[in-house]
Amino acid sequence: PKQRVRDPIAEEGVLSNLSALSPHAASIASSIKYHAEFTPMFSPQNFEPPKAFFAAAQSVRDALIINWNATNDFYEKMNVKQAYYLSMEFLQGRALLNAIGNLELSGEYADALEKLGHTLETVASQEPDAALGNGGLGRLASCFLDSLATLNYPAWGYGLRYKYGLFKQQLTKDGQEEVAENWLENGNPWEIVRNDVCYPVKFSGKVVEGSDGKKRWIGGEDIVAVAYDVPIPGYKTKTTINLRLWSTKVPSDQFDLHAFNAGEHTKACEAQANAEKICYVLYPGDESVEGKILRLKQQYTLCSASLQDIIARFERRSGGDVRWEDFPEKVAVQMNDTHPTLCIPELMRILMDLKGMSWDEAWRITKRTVAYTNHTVLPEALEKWSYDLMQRLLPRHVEIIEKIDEQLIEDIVSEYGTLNPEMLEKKLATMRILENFDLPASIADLFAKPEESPVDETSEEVKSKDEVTVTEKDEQLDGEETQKNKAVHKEPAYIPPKMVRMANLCVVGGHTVNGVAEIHSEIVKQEVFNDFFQLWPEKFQNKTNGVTPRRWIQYCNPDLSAVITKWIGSNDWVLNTDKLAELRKFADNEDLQREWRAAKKSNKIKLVSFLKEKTGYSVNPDAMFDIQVKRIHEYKRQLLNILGIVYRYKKMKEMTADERKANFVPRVCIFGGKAFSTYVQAKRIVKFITDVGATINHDPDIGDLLKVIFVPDYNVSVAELLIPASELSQHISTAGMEASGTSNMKFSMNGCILIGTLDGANVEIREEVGDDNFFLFGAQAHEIAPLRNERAAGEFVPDERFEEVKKFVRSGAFGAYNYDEMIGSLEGNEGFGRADYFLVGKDFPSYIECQDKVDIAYRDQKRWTKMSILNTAGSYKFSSDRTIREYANDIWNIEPLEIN
Ligand code: B1N
Repeated sequence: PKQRVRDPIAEEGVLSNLSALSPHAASIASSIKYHAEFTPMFSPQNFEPPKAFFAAAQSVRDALIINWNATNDFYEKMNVKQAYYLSMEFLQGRALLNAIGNLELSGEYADALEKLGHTLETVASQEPDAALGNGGLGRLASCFLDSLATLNYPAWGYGLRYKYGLFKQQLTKDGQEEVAENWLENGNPWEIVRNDVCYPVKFSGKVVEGSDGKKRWIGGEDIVAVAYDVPIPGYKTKTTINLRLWSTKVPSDQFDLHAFNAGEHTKACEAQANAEKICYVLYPGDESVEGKILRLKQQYTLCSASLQDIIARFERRSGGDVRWEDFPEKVAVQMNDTHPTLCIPELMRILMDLKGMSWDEAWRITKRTVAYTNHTVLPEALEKWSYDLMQRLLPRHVEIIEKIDEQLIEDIVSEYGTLNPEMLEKKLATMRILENFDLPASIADLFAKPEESPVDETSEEVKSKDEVTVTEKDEQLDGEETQKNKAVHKEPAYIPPKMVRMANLCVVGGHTVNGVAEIHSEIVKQEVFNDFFQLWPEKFQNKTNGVTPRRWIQYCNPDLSAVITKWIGSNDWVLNTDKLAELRKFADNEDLQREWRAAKKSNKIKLVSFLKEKTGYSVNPDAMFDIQVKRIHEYKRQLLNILGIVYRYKKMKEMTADERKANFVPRVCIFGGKAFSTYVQAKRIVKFITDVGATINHDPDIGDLLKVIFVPDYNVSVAELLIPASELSQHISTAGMEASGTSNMKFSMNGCILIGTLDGANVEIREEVGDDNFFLFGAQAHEIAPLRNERAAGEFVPDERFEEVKKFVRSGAFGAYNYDEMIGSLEGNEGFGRADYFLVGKDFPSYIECQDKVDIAYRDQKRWTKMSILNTAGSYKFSSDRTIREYANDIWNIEPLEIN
């Protein structure tokens, strides 16, 4: 064009000498320049970092789209079996460095951006984290996508496009404050809206039966789910898979123009607002059940839109010849925890009501298609929904769930009917999908007891009706809260609310159930779902979690990666982490040790400036960096860590300066993590840690010997800075309570030594890195129940040192805030709930003794470096590539397919 628009980049002369760049870098530079000019979202006058980021991301996206189209076309042509990972959470973090790394264009992008006046690092740091997840479960889903693409597996992710991701955490003098995270504010260069890919989703209404006997779900509220696609590039492969995120809107014909013209603006926009609010916020809970109608709507939207999409694809790829019995040969659906359980009744509904199948046909297909991963055994986290609420929102699904429940009862009775009735009754009570429901009349006869009179039954029915009214009033509350309310208001007539147990539905409707670490899968089989395990042992598997070595070593820790590559002789380890084990033979080599320490030191120095910027605290890079970062939860026991620090501080204060120096290794203790906004105890712990920090960090007696820092707003990007700089990390949950943990794997990969209990994946990490290279303490899983009983019986005698530390906290050593309740929870004082349910007091002595061993080991830097090397070497098993191959082979039955 003759009439050129203003070209600030050219005017600034930054592109004057492209010839200095490699041809590839030069074409990247001009692509960035093109996008900077023709992206109208930024003002044309400048080329500041935010604009540079957006333009660079768009140029990367161009490259991704080519591969992404080729991948999808190829799958379409080959009509391959595809796996679909359904998850309410994907914690993607930033995408730029990952994408250019996977495309092997990092050097070219760095050069090109430098020519344009920026460093790659500054540009990359402009990107907001995509925080569509709470923690481990969501990040696992994202690591899985990277591995699926890298290993050329035909697979897609399905999730929701939340407008607001996980809240931002601010720390004030009162502790944590939550602020909305508007991650889409400046646009999202990675997503592609597909207005042509949208499906209707219905809520409420009623079910009618046609003259043909077919059920139809009519009336109610209709919304539309629209696809937003995010290309996911594999490492060193053309394969670029898809993460399809649904957003909700009102059907186009539903805008009430008459109301608007009559001046009723709010009313006119009501339907629109109701539809859009479904995807407004990510539920900010980690391991707690929430009862919001909105959350159920979110879950159903994910399931319904994804299944409609999957089915449409299946039909399209079948050409004119749709054979439904082949559906499970083409489709594998993985439910990431119970959040997408509605897949089961939704697939049944579509197959029966819309595709005309019989119940038996539909059930056979559904069972062969879906599988379930369990991520937690905490009883309060096993999802249950109020039956009444669900019936109001999804009446047809509830009919289907009732029938699945009925079938299950028949299976259980036919298996155990000949045993004693008491046992059968117990089995039914724990295994049924519907909780607090009467038995069908035919079965109830089996248990008929002479004293049961018809009068009783009538009065029970009356109570049940009361119950429904209360539930309706309390529809915003979850089951637990509803119970509490009723316990207060209706004491004598209390009847437990009718609930739908989602996990039981998953176990019944899925062909496979897996846990996420060996110990966890054993607990799943032997405890949580033991009755099901006895009935269907072949359903149960273990799939130990993993993390992607691309993001979690190569990109976040380039210094260490260079050392690893040099000593292994190639960078094959990025794809084949088994090679990391070769480092074992050099663990004592002084040259490697020196380079290893230098890499760690440079990461620590980077973290020092980050800490200074975010918290104002200056710390000594030669101190030991000791880190605990994860969601704040009592079972994860941040309280054990901070009380250990308080004890250390108290001992230091009792010594002379010389004694202090001789007895303690200088440490920087770093915490990070978010507390669920209504989890009072977790928020108190956050406040306590910052209070302890404020005291210790300003104590002139202590100086560099001890610092306590709470890093605000822990997220994926902060983890990428902290983990490479860590030397000791804490994974200290009460044994049996952490399903797996995944940051433990990331720390170990980056040469950090773990202090931990025998819980989750810690057990397997310790096995691989060796007992000498893992700091173990604490009670074991099988001891926990007896210990709690001992505690309840008042037979527990706390260690002197634990008493001492509690007393010190109560003395007001850390400010004016009253910590009686927090400390009381460790004692079971009246009114403060479960007597030290997480056994902080029990494990405290072995924990602080173990910390003394850590100090001794750290003083011997040769020994410590060897331990560090052996951690990286022993972490090879924890690549998500290994995990994904296991899912593909043992659960999904899919094969890799390389694009040609
Ligand atoms: O899933 C991770 C595990 O490594 C962790 O040990 C486990 O705690 C975590 C309800 C959850 N389990 N359950 C959840 C998340 C959100 C929510 O609304 C529960 N997260 C885990 C990966 O396997």
